[in-house]
Amino acid sequence: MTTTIGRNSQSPQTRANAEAPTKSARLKQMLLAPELAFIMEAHNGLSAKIVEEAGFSGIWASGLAMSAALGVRDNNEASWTQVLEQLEFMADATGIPILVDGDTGYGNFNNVRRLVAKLCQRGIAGVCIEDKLFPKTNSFIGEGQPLADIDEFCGRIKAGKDTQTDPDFCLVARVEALISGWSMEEALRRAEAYHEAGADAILIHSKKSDADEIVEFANKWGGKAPVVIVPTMYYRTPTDAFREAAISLIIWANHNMRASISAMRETSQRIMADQSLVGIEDNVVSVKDVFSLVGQNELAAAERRYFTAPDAGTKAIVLAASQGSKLGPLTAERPKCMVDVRGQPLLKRLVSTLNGSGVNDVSVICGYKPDTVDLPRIEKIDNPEFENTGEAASLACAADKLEGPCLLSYGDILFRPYILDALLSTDGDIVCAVDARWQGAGHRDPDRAIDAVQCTERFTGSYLEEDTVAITGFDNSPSDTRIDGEFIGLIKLSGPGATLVRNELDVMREDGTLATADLPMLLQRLVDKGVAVSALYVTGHWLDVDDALDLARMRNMV
Ligand code: SPV
Ligand code: MG
Repeated sequence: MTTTIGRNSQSPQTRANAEAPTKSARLKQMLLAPELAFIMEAHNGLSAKIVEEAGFSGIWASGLAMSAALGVRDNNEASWTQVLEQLEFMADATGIPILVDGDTGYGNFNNVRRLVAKLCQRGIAGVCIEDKLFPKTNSFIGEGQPLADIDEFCGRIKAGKDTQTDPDFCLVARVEALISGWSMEEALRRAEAYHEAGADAILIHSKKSDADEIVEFANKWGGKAPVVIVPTMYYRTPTDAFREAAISLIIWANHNMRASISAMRETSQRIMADQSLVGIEDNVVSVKDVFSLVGQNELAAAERRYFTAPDAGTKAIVLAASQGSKLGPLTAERPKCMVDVRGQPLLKRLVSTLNGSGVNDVSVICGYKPDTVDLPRIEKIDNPEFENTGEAASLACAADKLEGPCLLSYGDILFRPYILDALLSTDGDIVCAVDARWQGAGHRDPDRAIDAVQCTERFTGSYLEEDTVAITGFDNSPSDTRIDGEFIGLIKLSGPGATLVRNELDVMREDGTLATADLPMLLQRLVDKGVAVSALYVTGHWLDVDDALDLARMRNMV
């Protein structure tokens, strides 16, 4: 029978399918099968992965190794919940069963109940508890460590077995009699009692350098329950001797922890001595290997399946290459976009307005004295030909930015934020902000040159703010041409709109018109080709800067 453990803690790479035996069932099978089985020490998620990678069918979560890895002694200095945390990482990282070194069970029967309940919840296959007293001492330290009373220890075993929520969870009872200097008879008496109390297997521990007492125990035990051994001290004994003695499971108990100490020492000492990494690079695994061990590929695949990057949002391209010579000495050392407008460069104010509406990816096309355009959070793109080219050529320098929703702005304008917000909420692919009160309502010079726009409908004052009308022309020249508004130098492009503009720039480069064209000429070409270019009417609340008077007006506006 298989069991669903409280929480599926296996990683996606290693999750067993529903029909596959659970980890606990596999550990139980290792204990019960006639063949000798092996489990290998691990002390954290990484070492657990390495054990699995090496081909072992189970993991020994060693108390000594987990303690040492945490830099503490094997004396229950790491609390049982701290151990549990390591175990959770190990179980998540692997698909093979983990037998946990549960020391003494961290106290009496009640502590064992809590421990077993939590281990079952976390998908741990089994626990080994030893018949000593809390706080424990490692078996290889000192002589004659006190043993638990047999009945009291049997109570711990029964409590664990009664508590397990996973029917195949294995409880291994560890007999410390031989370690503590007691007789073989005492060891056998204890093993018998623990088996009677419900233990799934007996771990008989020895610190002798030969396996004689282990083999004697196994022979006298006669296979009443599976026998588990830890040949750390009698490591010279050939493994076949354990097969002959009908041992069920060998625990290689601490060798990954010890190997890692050797490797880390060697590496640290070498780097310390050499003050260089050259001498060790070939002796350590590559960073790529680390990525592969922790399953980076699986994350990349999952990202492709599940993750859609949040919309990067609208970006802006600001055309700010010109010097602005009409401003005289104010632009001798800086371009027009960097003139001071009440304590801040004009461009800084423009970028703040863009940022305020969520447009944070701002590219600025620079030409005149580009080094002076020293603002944070902008990407500068040079138009080295700025002296001999116009706005279209500047925009073409940022052609690769014309992808996805995009704003185009002159670099010498300021406008109230609501104009930008209204423009951003329009639906069209190419929408220009057009001032219906272009004659200035008294505050602007009616004789100045403007970027005139003709639309299908005049502004009546009754439009809702976000309504747009089609633009039929950008015609500045004849004085008798109808003018419906003034293009203020701010355009919203949708993704398809940006592509249309980028393609038209390519055509202009081909036909030789790119160098001298301004933005209205570019837009006119699109209108002539039947592309829908629309206007969002605004009524003032923006200014551009050509001369000192404009600048004075702008300083008043902000
Ligand atoms: C451990 O690995 O923590 C063990 C085995 O308990 S031993 O250190 O050999 O006692
Ligand atoms: Mg231990």
